[in-house]
Amino acid sequence: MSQDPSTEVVVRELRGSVLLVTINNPPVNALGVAVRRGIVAAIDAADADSAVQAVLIIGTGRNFIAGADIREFGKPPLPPSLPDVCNRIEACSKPVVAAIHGAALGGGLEIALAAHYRLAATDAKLGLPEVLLGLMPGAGGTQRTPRLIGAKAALDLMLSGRHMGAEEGHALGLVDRLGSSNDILADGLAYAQELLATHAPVRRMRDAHAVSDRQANRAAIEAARDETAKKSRTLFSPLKIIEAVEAALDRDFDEGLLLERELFLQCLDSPQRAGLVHAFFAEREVLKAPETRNTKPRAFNHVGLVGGGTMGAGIAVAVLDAGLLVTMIERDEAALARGRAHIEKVYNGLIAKGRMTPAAKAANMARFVGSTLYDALAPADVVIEAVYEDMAVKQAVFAELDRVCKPGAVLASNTSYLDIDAIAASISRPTDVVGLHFFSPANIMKLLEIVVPAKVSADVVATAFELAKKLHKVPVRAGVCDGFIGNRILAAYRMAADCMMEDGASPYQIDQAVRNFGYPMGPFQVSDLAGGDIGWATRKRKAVTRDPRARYVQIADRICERGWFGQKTGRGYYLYPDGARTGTPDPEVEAIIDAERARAGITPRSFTDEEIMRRYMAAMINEGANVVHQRIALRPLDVDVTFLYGYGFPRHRGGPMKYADTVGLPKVLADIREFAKENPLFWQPSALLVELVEHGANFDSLNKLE
Ligand code: T1G
Repeated sequence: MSQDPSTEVVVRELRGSVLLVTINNPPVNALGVAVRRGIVAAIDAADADSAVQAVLIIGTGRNFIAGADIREFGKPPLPPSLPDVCNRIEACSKPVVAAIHGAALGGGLEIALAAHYRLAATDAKLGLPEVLLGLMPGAGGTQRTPRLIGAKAALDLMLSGRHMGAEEGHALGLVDRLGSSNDILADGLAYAQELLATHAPVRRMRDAHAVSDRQANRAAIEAARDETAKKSRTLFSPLKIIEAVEAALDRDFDEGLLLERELFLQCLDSPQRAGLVHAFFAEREVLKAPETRNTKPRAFNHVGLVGGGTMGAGIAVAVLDAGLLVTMIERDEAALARGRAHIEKVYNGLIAKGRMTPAAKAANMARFVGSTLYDALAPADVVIEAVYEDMAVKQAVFAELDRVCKPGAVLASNTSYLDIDAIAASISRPTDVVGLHFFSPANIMKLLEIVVPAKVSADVVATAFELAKKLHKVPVRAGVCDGFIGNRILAAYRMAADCMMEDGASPYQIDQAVRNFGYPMGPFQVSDLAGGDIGWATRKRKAVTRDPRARYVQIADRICERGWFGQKTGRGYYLYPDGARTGTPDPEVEAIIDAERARAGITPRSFTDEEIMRRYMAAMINEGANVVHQRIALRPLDVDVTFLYGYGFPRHRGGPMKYADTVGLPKVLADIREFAKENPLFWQPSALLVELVEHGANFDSLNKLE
């Protein structure tokens, strides 16, 4: 059987009377155009060859098929389209079997659904995660899945984007057979032979009657609409998914396919797809730093922690959850007991919610050792200090680590702004010192800023990235400056918000505008949640070096001077009566703001929500450009990932720098120049932004490391 060389990503081979079609498109068998053409050629060949009685489709490597090739989105489509490929498979005159191992996601599962029979190995990950990319299944998935497993289960799969295991898929009827071995080829061939021996018919989903139990399916549709309206009101594609599934109930198959295609193209064109696809690739690109190329990380299994406070305990939970050993030291037994209690409290909470078993907690705690002696850290491979944010205190800790830790131990500081170079310079082994800036709560927040001092060795940085992956964190490489990437940029847009507040916008209007942009909370709500005293301490720390010409808004200080630190004190910018989690506006705060405006000689003016967001985002983008220009961040996408994973930036917008490209850099620069007329010192256009606009370039043009 001759084979067109252009289909080497799809290999055809006759095994007895079964045509074996192997997808071989590393790294994940994405359905690029060559794969699509190869599959159609294989099915045409199977139909044309009387020696072929059945077709078996499998994938090489660790996956069946990961889905459409996401890199093709936004480019001119190349035939055959994925729906056409699926329809061609389904139309095959001979039984087609899909044998799934690893990922069968998106278009990969749609290929399997177009086959007539499906077998899944125990490691199979079945899913339709297109919604996470701002899309929807666009190759028949919205029509075949409800016919196979009902609207409720189909909507759950498509709206959650989750991966379903083989057992659940089999129980639901998504797959017909579970693989018995770790040899998917053998299992698939055996299943194909069995189907032939039993004269199993060609079974097409398009011929299945619209799903049974119409009432239950109708109810599922309405429930999904209600849930979507509550949970993902700002997202575009979920409602399109529901509309397509509804068509599977009401229309014949081909009509349903037509509607699916129309809705899919609408999603493809939405800026949300561009933002979410950018986020998908960006969270993978951040793993690629100069130090992680061809540098072997140091082995680690035992992590030492200095300090059992909120951060130290949170980090300890993350490390224990990753299956590693933890030795925590504290200054005395009482403090150590508190640290241990912090950890147990997290686990007891999970047990109470049924998300952890007592046995699992016991297994984690069995890997925990506490001590009041630094010597207990001697065997640790990595030591993370999470003590009080004071340089002298940290240098004293590092002096002890220098004394007790074994050669080659990685010595990390969790400082959120102190100069890591100064810490490294204070001991005899500066090449082993790195910054690991966790975000609170450290066992939950995914972002981990890896702060790279001048003298650190590359393999220590590579070890930090490896530790981040082990802890299921998203690492972002950061240079040394006050606030690294996230907190430095936060200071800028928080200043913009404070100025708007003093100039006439209430904190409540600003928070509302920021929530409408897609954030879960606005900046003043965040301040009340984190504790206003933290920002107050930072402002007092920075007061000595603050430019006397710089505008300084004192409203936050007036609020903190009253001890109104936010939720933990029952009031901050908002009132939290009886420990309420949702605050209510406080007339006394508004009076403070009025008094501060009077003191500053400001006549308040109104702001529209649109003006608020233009200023808020201009400040964020401008400082982000400075952070990239000064090489604190490697690329604009590192700033994006920082804000997606550490600061609640709405994922469908891709991050501040992606958003800036969407708005257009000339417009952002024009805004900054307009605002500079009021406050030239604060609104200084970043040199990088000016340069990109002059060259007609955007931030994305800087996202590939040279
Ligand atoms: N297209 C292109 N590249 C992809 C890809 C894809 N679908 N999936 C992964 N990659 C790249 C990824 O960027 C990385 O590249 C490398 O492969 C390894 O990925 C019509 C429209 C399959 C579970 O959403 O969930 O089908 O960094 O690090 O941890 O209805 O990749 O090496 O250069 O993630 O082993 C729907 C997305 C698409 C699945 C494997 N499918 N992928 O995880 O490896 S839309 C998805 C994943 C669609 C149809 C619609 C994961 C994985 P690089 P990785 P992994």
